[in-house]
Amino acid sequence: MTLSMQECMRWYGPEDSVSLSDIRQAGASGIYTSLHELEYGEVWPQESIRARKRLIEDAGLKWVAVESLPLHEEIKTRNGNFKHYINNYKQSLKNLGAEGIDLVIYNFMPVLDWVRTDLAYRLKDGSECLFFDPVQFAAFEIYMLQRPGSENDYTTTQLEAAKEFYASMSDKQRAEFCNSIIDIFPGKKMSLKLEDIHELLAKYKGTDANTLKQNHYRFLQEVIPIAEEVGVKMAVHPDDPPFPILGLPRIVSTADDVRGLLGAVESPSNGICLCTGSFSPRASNDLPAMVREFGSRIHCTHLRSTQRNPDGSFYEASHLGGSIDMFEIVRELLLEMKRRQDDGRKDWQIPFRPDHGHTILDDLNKKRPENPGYSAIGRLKGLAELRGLQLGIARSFQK
Ligand code: DNO
Repeated sequence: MTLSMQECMRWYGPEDSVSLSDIRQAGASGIYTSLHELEYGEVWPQESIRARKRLIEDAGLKWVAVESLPLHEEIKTRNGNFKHYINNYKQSLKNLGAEGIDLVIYNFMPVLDWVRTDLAYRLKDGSECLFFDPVQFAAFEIYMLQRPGSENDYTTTQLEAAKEFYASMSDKQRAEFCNSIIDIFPGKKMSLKLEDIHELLAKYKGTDANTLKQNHYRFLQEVIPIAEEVGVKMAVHPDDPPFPILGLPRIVSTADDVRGLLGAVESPSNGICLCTGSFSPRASNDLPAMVREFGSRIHCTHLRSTQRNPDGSFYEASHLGGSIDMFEIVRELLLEMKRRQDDGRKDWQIPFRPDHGHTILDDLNKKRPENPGYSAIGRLKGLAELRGLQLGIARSFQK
């Protein structure tokens, strides 16, 4: 049998305009999804999990990964009601385990999840992709959010360019730009305002990288034993982008960070979601080496690439293009699966989903951004390319 990773797609639930049937037609067999309708911090009721699972299975697919079971901010800051939220988290893990859902993705990014400054960046061929530019982000924090001290995080050249960029926008453009930064929580409309961001930032006052790491490790020490008990694997998603923003630390950005968090609780339930795109804007992240080092604790992957620009900006490249070597990464992942088979591991198959995708063809005529990065056709292209790549590599192993 040819060695292959499990092909999956992200699905944003019954409201997603990309349906389960679309996903099945794309050839995927697994789903990464969440109960997006629930508030961050609430317990996930077992009946709701069961109902969602049934919906997916009725469409001939399998709920492979929970993406995400989000952490309430007070778990990350370890103040306020954090004990209550950790208990809720444990209960959700138990309810998931009881329904046979055994993989949970989460992240430890403070305040904002992933961040981009342009959700419809036009490439030369007319397609659109997601883009991050530190200059545009500077304009957001200096002129819109007005975060005290934010000017100190940028060079004079960047500050001048940010001023120009801000001046070039109309009021309408400014409002849209601002929203696209603070209101793209995956699958959720939080309707956050700038005041809410200030309030959230205030909760992190005095939380440096070391404190945030300790808070993460303590969360793991409390939660992983329960995950183990109920047969659930936890997979942390890296920071996106993988460097501090908003003056806040980000602590899952490098191989060193991963080494630290895996070492904090030595359990097979404490693992990572290897998101190649999130790690990739940092040139020093050697992704094939990370697969070799952390392989046995990689519970799932998001495969995507970015193109780094010399000025520190980056855009999302095609799945096999950009600044990373997707061939080497997939080869290492297949070798890891082989090792697992040799070791007799039942969970030898690593799931992947094509992460994000360009907006192309007919999707350019649709209303957007619904879920930025998650149009149907661009991801279908990514899935097909990755399927071909892994098939080619796997067949070459048999020669
Ligand atoms: C963006 C996603 C992230 C991811 C969460 C996981 O497209 O990769 O939002 O789902 O960070 O917790």
